[in-house]
Amino acid sequence: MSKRNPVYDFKWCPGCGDFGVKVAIEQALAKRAVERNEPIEKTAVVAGIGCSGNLVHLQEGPQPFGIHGIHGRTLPIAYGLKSNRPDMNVLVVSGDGDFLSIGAEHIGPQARRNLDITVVVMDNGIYGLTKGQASPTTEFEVVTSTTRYGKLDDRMKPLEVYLGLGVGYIASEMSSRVKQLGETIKEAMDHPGFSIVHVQSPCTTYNDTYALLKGDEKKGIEPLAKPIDESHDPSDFMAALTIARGKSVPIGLLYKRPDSVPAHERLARAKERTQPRVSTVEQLLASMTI
Ligand SMILES: Cc1ncc(C[n+]2csc(CCOP(=O)(O)OP(=O)(O)O)c2C)c(N)n1
Ligand code: SF4
Repeated sequence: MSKRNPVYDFKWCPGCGDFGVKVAIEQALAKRAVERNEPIEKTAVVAGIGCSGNLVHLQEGPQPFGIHGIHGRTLPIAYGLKSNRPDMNVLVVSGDGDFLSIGAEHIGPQARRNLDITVVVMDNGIYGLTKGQASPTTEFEVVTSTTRYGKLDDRMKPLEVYLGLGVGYIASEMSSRVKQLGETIKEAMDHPGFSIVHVQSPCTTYNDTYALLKGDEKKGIEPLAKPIDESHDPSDFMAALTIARGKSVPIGLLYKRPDSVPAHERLARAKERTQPRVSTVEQLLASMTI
């Protein structure tokens, strides 16, 4: 990707949560590059379509590679890239619409394969780029341009979905906690396997949830976002599920599977222990003839 692409003049609205995510990613990538003594080009950012996906054009400082793909298909692109270049650090950036609506069917396969990539989901509970349609994480009964009577579908609980689909590393954060978010993204990238950092990243234009998430003491509003209790053991799947199903938005490391063998290592191990039956094209075609 090019630094501050002058042809692509997209701008986020003032106060958009994605600003914090952008800075957190820059910090995480810079830290990783120093720690591993490797160039920043060792990372490729795969972006979905949405205000969130535009993050790939707005990165400042040393530039990773970037691919701005098609709506909902970040994971197939990341799979192709990582399969061919397991040495690359692949970071997906996606919105709740891009990842959990049109892109949802791709989460399970990559989780079960344990593809060694990290996904940062910027959840603003709305389709921002297309001007405010309901997304899977829009609250029940909220009126949007596509839910004139109020949203009739229940709100999706992404953390619960990730656990159910077998995602091995799940953290939940807020875009306003830039430092902690940067550290979490860095840790997720270090995890050998499929990791998701789900970020509450409010859309100030179409679904401003800052007050709801942070609460308002003066108005007696309890914060929806609450840190996960320190006593939580992230390797305890059932405990993670109980937290994910709760009413609040948990903040912190929810789940980390202890036995994580990433996809490329699984393949290498399988190659070592098995002698695959190799067929010629003619033999394969003959086997399919009725
Ligand atoms: C196949 C296809 N369908 C629909 C669209 C229109 N579209 C572009 S972005 C988007 C939703 C974006 O929402 P989200 O992923 O939540 O990102 P945000 O803009 O809120 O960051 C839609 C429906 C598209 N570009 N391609
Ligand atoms: S529309 Fe919402 S998500 Fe998009 S840039 Fe503006 S505040 Fe951010």
